[in-house]
Amino acid sequence: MQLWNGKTLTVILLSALLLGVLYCYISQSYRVVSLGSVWEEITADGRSEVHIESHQFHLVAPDSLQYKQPSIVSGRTDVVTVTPWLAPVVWEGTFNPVLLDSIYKPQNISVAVTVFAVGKYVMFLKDFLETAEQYFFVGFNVHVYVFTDQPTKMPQVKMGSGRQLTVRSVPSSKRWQEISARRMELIQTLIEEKLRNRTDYIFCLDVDSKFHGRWGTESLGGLVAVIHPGYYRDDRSQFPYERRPQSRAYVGPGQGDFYYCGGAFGGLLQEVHQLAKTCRSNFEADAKEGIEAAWQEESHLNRYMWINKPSKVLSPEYLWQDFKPRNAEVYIVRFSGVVKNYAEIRPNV
Ligand code: UD2
Repeated sequence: MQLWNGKTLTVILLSALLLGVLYCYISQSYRVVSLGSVWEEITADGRSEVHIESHQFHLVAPDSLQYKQPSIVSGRTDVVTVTPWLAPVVWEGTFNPVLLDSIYKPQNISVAVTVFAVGKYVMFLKDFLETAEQYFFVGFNVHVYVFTDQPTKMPQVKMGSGRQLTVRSVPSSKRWQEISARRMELIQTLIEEKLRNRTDYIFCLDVDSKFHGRWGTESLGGLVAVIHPGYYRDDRSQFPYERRPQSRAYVGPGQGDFYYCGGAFGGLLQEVHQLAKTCRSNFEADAKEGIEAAWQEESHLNRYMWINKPSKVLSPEYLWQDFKPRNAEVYIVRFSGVVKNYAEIRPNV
């Protein structure tokens, strides 16, 4: 008796071939996905295009570079330098700026910055922009996007080589809460309309602040959050998260890692896009139900970061507040909010 007839054999061979092809395809996709970031774009005609970026995971240092030997047994012991999900927490003394710059320089990375100056906040632009020229990603391609309702009041600031400034008009507003909260929507749109496929990283910063020290390649990461200077020594029960369960920004008792700033966050373009899109849609859905989170987009950002853990956390060196005396563990203040009189500068109280 013939065990296998011709037909059965063909079916078996074809199935094996199909399984082989399927296996190769799946293992290939997993390999790529685990090495890089995936960025899905829906084209004008409705097709889905997947872009994969992997450069951030492959760190190439120049052979010729000499620098201080890193130690595995000594270093900062007064602060925590890694989160429980193993993201670095960046403090002075935990990184070598020369080494990092020499890794990122050949990658020719581009960094976008968004800053909003609506109403009286235009007065902060000059110092913000001038100090950014001195300290923010010096020597790298930086494109600052200023969103303002008064483009004619833009200060004249000389931008260094490889650095650009673009002004985008936005409507004025009678409520500061709205100005602050609308930033997520405008960031989302900027990424979709202008930055996609052109920019690697983006940082979104408060304008009423100044740079005082280096802020550079050590801050690069997938999703980057900054620890708020006001609460980092407190118990999580004291964090000003949104505590009403009806809100989409809700963080419950016993939840939350750190309290992060709404005034500084960033990372890879696609990560920030996801964050902005989610916070915007949750903010708008809340608004439809008549609820505004305790600290507007900052509350939504904190909720987002609780679920989507940042891959790099910047210490409060990256957003201090001028009215606060510097704590001992803060060796350097790199960026800080200026002292301001809210009653004088906000459109409402
Ligand atoms: C905190 C956050 C801020 C935001 C806010 C809650 C930090 C250090 N700051 O700051 O990011 O989450 O709480 O909503 O994390 N703005 C204008 N015109 C205005 C009002 C605001 O342009 O009239 C813009 C401007 O870019 C400013 C930002 O919104 O930097 C935040 O507003 P804020 O400075 O009033 O908020 P603040 O300092 O209380």
